[in-house]
Amino acid sequence: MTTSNESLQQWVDEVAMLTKPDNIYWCDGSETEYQGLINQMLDSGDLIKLNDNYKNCYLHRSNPTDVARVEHLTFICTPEEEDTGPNNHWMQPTDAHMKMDDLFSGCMQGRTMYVIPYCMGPIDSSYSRCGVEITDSPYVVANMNLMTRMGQPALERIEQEDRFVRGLHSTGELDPERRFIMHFPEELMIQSFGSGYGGNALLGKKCHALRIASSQARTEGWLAEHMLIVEIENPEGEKHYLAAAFPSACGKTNLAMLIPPESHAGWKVRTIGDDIAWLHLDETGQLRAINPEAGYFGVVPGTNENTNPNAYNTIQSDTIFTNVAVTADNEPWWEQKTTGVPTIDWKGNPFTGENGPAAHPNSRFTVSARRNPAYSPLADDPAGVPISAIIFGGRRRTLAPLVYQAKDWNHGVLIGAGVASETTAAATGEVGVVRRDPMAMKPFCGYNFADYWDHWLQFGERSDNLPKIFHVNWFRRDEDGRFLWPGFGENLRVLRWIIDRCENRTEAVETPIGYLPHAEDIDTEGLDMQPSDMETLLGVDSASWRDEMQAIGKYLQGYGSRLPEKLSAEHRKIAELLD
Ligand code: GTP
Ligand code: SPV
Ligand code: MN
Repeated sequence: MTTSNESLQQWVDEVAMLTKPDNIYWCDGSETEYQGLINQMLDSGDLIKLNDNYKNCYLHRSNPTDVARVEHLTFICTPEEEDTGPNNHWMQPTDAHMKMDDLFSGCMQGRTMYVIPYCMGPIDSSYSRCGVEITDSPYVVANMNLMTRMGQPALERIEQEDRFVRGLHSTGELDPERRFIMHFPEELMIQSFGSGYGGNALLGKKCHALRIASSQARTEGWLAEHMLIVEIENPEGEKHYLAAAFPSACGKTNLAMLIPPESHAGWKVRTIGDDIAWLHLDETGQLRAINPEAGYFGVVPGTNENTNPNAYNTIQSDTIFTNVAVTADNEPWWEQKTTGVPTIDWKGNPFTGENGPAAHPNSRFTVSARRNPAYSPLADDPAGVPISAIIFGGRRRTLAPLVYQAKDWNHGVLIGAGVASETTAAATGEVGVVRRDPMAMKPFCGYNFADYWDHWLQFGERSDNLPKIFHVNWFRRDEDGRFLWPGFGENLRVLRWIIDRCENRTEAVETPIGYLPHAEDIDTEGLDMQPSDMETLLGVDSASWRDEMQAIGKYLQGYGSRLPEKLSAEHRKIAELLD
């Protein structure tokens, strides 16, 4: 297979001249092709077959120095540094190209170069956007097969549209000193070298669908966000669609796949997306969302039949596991899995029970969304789904209440801009440190956050029918480190309040930071909780919030004169209410 599209053919030829592969292979996205790649990786040792309890499941062990996203090696390359902003690392585009050309030069000698045409979003949706990833990693091809709509139909759309994001990836030598993830928003181009892991290498995901797309979305008037999309149906058959932005490894996949607890008979929850949402205003001013992905690259540890039964069932077959442990009879194992005993850790070394976690904390499953028992067919609807509420959240052991509501859109944008969360194993670096992660987009916004907040604020002028904005925190703890809120399926109790607020069915307590629930309006029946837990979860400590608001103010000032005046005004307003 080659292409009738001249610019694509020319780019593929240029890349081949630079990287010097032995073969060039155009991916068609077929099942036969997928199985062929799996077999080839079983032969090479890139994959290990798991036992028959896990049909069509494979384990991949990545290089131990290559286990997560590398934010310090991720760059946005715009001509002006100011356009990239203090939220990103910047490199001058010609310097970046020189550096990358040097790394890519001859790097595919002795290897096959795969050309992957893909479409982010339903093939027939005007909201979708296409790309082509060129890679020398069969593991990347197999993952892209599970996670995107790739192959022939995508290529046909590219040939019609003549516009696509170019992504070039090579695993290189996996030398952390020779590892860079570069983005050229103005050229709609991504270049990634030296990592084979997740967001660093599966270029359709964070590189395209967030960093490049956020920049495209700014000029085209839409939003590309690090959000799950979930459908909630109450016993009366009323449906709502919620979009929620939580930082990496802070609960998006879990919320998107939530199973209503026994106390909530008649409720139904279906998954539209678990990581990324593209949001567009339609002609009526309604915000609509599509999930650009077609599969999940989810955190494995913590997943079991109690916490997330849907995910647990989803990954019983047709799944690629990366960096989990295995039992003596070759079953995958991870922390908080309730069956089996790990004998080999994620690096392939004997596991004694003391040397470690057995699975890497950022070990992941890759699986097609179709395997999810809660899959919503609306994930394939070209029109997307209408969003009732936008929910921001973070992992905060103190301060942030279980849930609160913004007073209006602009206040909601301030709440989003002020999101802070404890760092997780999803990126290299220290874990558990609270940092600002505005809209959960700190690692993913492809341009200056000040301009991004301005873009968000502009939606307030474009529609009077926007979703209500909320903030949640499932991760409050007591002095002993115990979670105060049971989380997981029980989070539906909080989503109910959110939906009731959207429908004007319930009153709230007005506080300086926003509207909070009356304690009796969050149903806690049947939960193993002390009344004082709820008091803590719904408390607003003025002194701590004054400090927080001051810290947010200082953070925002870091964006200098580019910071939208509306956002500063919103901040002053809340700070004064707290004083
Ligand atoms: P990325 O894929 O990195 O963007 O992460 P994500 O936001 O989809 O996070 P995910 O749902 O995979 O959750 C990450 C970790 O948080 C897992 O170990 C979960 O078990 C845990 N977790 C998720 N939801 C809850 C919750 O409601 N309460 C508690 N205590 N833990 C949760
Ligand atoms: C995240 O880190 O937010 C992820 C995993 O969803 S990765 O695709 O590696 O970015
Ligand atoms: Mn993510």
